[in-house]
Amino acid sequence: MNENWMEIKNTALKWMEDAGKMLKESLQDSMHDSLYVNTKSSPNDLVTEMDYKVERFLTEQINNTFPEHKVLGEEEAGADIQSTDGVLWIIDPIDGTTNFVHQKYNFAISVAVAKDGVGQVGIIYNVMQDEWFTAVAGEGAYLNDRRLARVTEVDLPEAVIGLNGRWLAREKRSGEQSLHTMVRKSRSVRSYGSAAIELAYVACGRLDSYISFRLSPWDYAAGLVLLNEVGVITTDFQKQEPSLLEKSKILAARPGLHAQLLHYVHNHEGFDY
Ligand code: 2AM
Ligand code: CA
Repeated sequence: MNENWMEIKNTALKWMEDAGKMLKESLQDSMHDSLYVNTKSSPNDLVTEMDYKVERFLTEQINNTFPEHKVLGEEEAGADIQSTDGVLWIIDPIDGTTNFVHQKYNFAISVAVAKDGVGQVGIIYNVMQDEWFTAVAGEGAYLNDRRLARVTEVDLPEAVIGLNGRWLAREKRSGEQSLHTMVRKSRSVRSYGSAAIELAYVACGRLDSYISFRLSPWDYAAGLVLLNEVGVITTDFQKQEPSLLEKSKILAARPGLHAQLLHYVHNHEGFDY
């Protein structure tokens, strides 16, 4: 079957707009301070009732409209999926849940659609800023109505890198190849607390790179489609393509810079948390 990816993208946009309204309303609600918050793998891994609500809403729309498609979501959907054969939706109902809870700002809904393991549609919706980062493979990437330019080469001294301070705090080594040295040699570092938003920022040039030591497919699947369309190189720390089913380390960077940053991160195995 030949899918019409542009049509699928437009359908997904409508569902995500509705999902965004649900999230905005939940924050406006006078009861929002009692938003039900729970922890998952650790005290700083948060989940709210809205993560489940939005994931269930999107999954239901996909199942009703495309019964033959599979869905993998952060909270519940597709936990038993073992293969990327066929059409697979990869969704993160709230990327940046800590921001959603603490800041009510800087969180995104991330939706990707892949066929036989190849990303075809990527949408990252920064809900409170009303920014839509969208891409269909081969058709370019967009920020709202503006087509994003292909990126050019850049060197570390001119680069602004997206990096969570937690990875620096946990680094046990020092010296020429350490993350600390990398940060010192860069122009600056930023941390926004949502991998999807940070990858979208690399796609539109607000960041030159984004690095994370542990992400899941729903954090980066949509970002991969966007980044690919503008020529940003996105791999794990061994320069392999990130998995759409397993956790991965992520290094996304403009050409030139990607090779320079690999020097600092490639031997960070055993640095697994
Ligand atoms: P989340 O908000 O959807 O959980 C924060 O730096 C970024 O890392 C967010 O995109 C967050 O996604 C993600 N993240 C936080 N904890 C994680 C974990 N244990 N595994 C994978 N990704 C995680
Ligand atoms: Ca996430």
